[in-house]
Amino acid sequence: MGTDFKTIKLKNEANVWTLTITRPESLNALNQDVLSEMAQALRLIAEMKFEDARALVITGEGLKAFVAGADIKEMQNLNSDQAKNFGIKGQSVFHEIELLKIPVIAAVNGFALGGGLELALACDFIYASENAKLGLPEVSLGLIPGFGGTVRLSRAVGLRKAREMIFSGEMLTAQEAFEWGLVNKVIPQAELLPSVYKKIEMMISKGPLALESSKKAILNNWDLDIEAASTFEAEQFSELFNSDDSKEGMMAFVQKRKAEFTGH
Ligand code: CO8
Repeated sequence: MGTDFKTIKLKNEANVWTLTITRPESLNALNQDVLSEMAQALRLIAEMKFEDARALVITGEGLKAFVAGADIKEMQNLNSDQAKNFGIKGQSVFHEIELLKIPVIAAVNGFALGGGLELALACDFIYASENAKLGLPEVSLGLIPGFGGTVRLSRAVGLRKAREMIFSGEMLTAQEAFEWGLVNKVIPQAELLPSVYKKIEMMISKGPLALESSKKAILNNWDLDIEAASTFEAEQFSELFNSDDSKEGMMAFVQKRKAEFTGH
C-alpha cells in the first residue's frame, strides 16, 4: 500500500489505524504537505473494507505537541486568494474525518492550538494528556480560526465559551478543557495511547454498521430541527433492521451469549 509519507506516519495494528503528524521540530504544524498527505491517508482508509479499518487515532509525534496550528512560517507568505485555498483545503480534509465510517479519536499529547485544535474538533472525541494545552490563538496573529474552528468550537462548548476562547486567544489546560466538555478524558502522557486503544477495543467489539449509522446520525442531526432530526434517526434506526448484525445482536442477547458481528 502507498504509505510512503514524509510528514505523517500511518500505522496499522489489528486494523486500528494511527495517523501521526511527524514534524516535531515545528511542533507538528500543519503545512500544505501535511494536509495533502492527510487527505491521501484518509482516502486510503475510507476505501478499505470494514474489517481492514475499524477505527482511526490521530496524534502528534513527540511529548510536546499534538499540533501547534497551521504552519505560520508558510502562511505568512500567502496572499488572500492563496489563504482562501489553504483554508478550504484544511476544512475539506477535516470534513473527510467526519465522513469516515469508523470512530476517529484525537489523542492530544501536548499543544493543540489553532489548526491543531480544529483538527481535534473534527475527530469524534478527544482524549488528552495531562500536559496538553488547547486553544485558538489566531487573534494573536491578527487572524481568525480558518479550519472550521468558528463552527465546531461553539457546537462543542457553547457560544459563550467559544467566544471567550476565540476573542482572548487563551489556552485551556487539559483539566479546564475537560471541565468545559471539550475533552472527554485527561490521562498521564505515558498512558494516553494505551487508554485510547483500550476504549477503541471496546467500541469495535460492537456492531460496525451500528457505529457507522450512529456516527452518521449524530453528524447529520446536530444542526437540524427536532422533527427533521428525528425523521433521519428513524430512517437510520429502521435500516439497521435489514442487517444480519442487528439480527445477530438481538438474538445473542436473548440467547445470553456474546454477539458475533460480521459488518453485514
Ligand atoms: N507554525 C510554524 N512553526 C511553529 C508553529 C506554528 N504554528 N508553532 C511552533 N513552531 C515552531 C517554532 O517556530 C519553533 O521553531 P524554531 O526552533 O525554528 O524557532 C519550534 O516550533 C518550537 O517552538 P517554540 O520554540 O515556540 O516552543 P515554545 O515551547 O517556546 O512555545 C508554543 C510553544 C506556545 C506552542 C509556541 O510555539 C506558539 O505559540 N506557537 C504558535 C501557536 C499558534 O499561534 N498557532 C495558531 C497558528 S494559526 C492557525 O492555526 C490558523 C488555522 C487556520 C488557517 C486557515 C488559513 C486561511
